[in-house]
Amino acid sequence: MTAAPTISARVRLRLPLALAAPVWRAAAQAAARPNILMIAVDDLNTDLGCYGHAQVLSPNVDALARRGIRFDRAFCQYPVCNPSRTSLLSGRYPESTGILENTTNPRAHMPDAVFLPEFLRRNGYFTGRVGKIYHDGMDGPNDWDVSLNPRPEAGPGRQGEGRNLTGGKFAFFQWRAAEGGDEDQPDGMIAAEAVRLVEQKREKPWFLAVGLRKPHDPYIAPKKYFEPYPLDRIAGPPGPANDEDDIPAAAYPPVRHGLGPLEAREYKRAYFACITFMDAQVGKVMAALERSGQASRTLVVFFGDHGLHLGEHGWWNKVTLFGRSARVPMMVAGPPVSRPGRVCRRPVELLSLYPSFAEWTGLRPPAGLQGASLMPLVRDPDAAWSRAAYTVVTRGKGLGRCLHDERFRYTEWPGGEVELYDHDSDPHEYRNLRDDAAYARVRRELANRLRESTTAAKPAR
Ligand SMILES: [Ca+2]
Repeated sequence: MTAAPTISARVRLRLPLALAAPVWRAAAQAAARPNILMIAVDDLNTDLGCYGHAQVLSPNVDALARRGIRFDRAFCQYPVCNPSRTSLLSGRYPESTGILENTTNPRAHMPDAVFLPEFLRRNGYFTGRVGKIYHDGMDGPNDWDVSLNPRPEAGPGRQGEGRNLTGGKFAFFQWRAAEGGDEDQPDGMIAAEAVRLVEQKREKPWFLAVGLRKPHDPYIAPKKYFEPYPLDRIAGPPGPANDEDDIPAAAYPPVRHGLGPLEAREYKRAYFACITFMDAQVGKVMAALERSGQASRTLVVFFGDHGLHLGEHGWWNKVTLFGRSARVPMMVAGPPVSRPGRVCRRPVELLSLYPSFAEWTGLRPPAGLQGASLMPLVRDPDAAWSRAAYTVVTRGKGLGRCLHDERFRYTEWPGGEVELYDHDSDPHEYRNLRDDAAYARVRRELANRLRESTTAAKPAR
């Protein structure tokens, strides 16, 4: 499928042997390059066992964290599917991609950008995608050798106990404890295809991108995944019900929908069930990688594209800069990890995956990438790290912008409102320290850093 063999043949015919030799070497090097298994999960917040959640069952993701490095302060660049994924796949901040919502094609403002899958494919990789990697339907024409998006047509996955929680305008908040097994659901089918792709023998090194759709709503999973979560064991959100004295209105979405006490518990139970269902699919893919004998030359990366509120700050979705929405789970496992099971507390960004993969594969990345490779932290989670994590979200005609460093979140909104939270003492962000004299210096320093980050996030000229 790739053009590489044709070009090689043409070059060999035209050039003297001495000049042609590097072409042969390049082909041999391509064959020796290592693999990448990237597992992207839709709308997954950090409610996982390995992130300290006491109730959610995620044994396979927890096992991945034990064999890799778990990033405790990883953040998306925009807390909505398409802007986040476009940033990650282009290696650029949303203010450079120009993609700030779900309907515009990632390439609309970047016709010359080489996105991550195409970059690897141009360099001799087999590239395979199963499920949701780009926001749906927006994959590029040169990205994939194999591109699969399995979905069941009908069957027992559409039956079972369920309910529409919100009705009307927000009818997408539904849950269903479905009849049937894993492969009656899209994620079960995605995992089965991913297993087949991992098991296939191929000459080329490979990049396999597996995009699991749960726990994105509607919250549908086979009913066995609901059983560990009895409704009467589901707790309400932490913190005060009304926290708006301290926090500017811009921090919240313009339209908010609430859930009654019973609906709130149903929502959380169904989200947790979908996490456990997703986790089981991760287990299948990881088991296939082990069986295939390729784990020793494969980097495994797992992440959520952004987080999700489960009632915290009175909200049940994403699109905020609160940690519930901007923070993501991320872990990296594979040969560069010398001491598995460690936790990295450096603030890191999803858009760093592109330059990380370039470093791991030994390929020179294209111009225009704005993130820093995470490989120094994968090798040593305590390595020196000067960056903060930068996330933006649209409010009205402007952008709210925030920085996470190793301890604080600092945010500026278009109307001039400011937020400052100290995660050491206030991890759920209920006490805005913007006017606290004890934090005046921190606020000043972070304001300066935010200005620098905003400049760095603009398109390169
Ligand atoms: Ca998403």
